[in-house]
Amino acid sequence: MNRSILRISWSLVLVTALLGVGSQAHAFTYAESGDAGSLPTSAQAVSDTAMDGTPLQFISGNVESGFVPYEFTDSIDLFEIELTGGAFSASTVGGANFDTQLYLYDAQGNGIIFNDDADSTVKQSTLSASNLAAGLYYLGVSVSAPPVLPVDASRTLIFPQPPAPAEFHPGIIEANPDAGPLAGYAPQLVAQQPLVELPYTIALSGVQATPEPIAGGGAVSMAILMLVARFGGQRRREMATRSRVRQ
Ligand SMILES: [Ca+2]
Ligand SMILES: [Ca+2]
Repeated sequence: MNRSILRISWSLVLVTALLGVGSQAHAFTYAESGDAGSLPTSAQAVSDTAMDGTPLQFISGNVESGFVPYEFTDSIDLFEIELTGGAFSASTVGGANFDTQLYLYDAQGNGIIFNDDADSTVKQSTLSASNLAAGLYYLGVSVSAPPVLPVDASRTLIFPQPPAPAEFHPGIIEANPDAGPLAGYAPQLVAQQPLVELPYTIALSGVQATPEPIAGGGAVSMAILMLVARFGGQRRREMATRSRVRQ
């Protein structure tokens, strides 16, 4: 086969592969990478170059149980997600074998809704809302025992504490409108070994991967343009050479 034709064939294969990476449209699962932090400044962004804009169906990860200073351990995972607007839900029911809690904050870290127990018999958690604007939010997941209490910078509870000593705390709780953005957790507890790794999967609807500023479609498009320019230029040079030889 002519070498220039071979080069063009390979370039077409590469372009097709790059286009394939950038145009996957099915829902996907995001797996926690290392350990997601517990505050907006340390939250893990659920961003995926190839999946930007496609539905995010699940987030999977691990938290640890134990009496520990929450800010510095793996009792709480916080993820930055993008809501599509309209109906939203998040649930650990069927996705965890331990007592969970779920939290939703806006892009500034202000509390929106919280749930401990999905109902009066289920210790896993469910959040749902139908009136949230599209945009960036923070989704938190944690163990429920000992209680995890998000607070603002002045140590005000962001979500009203569920009544004690009930075993189950069903119902979605709205944030205290007077509380500021998430800045820590109360109370500060002392570590009690051994800590246990607890896997979870959060089922989601109305969520998609967050956009990435440079990667994704932009990078793929740039790679394709450079490739086309390179082989286009090479092809033109070869044709010009042949043209000169014929003359
Ligand atoms: Ca974690
Ligand atoms: Ca719970």
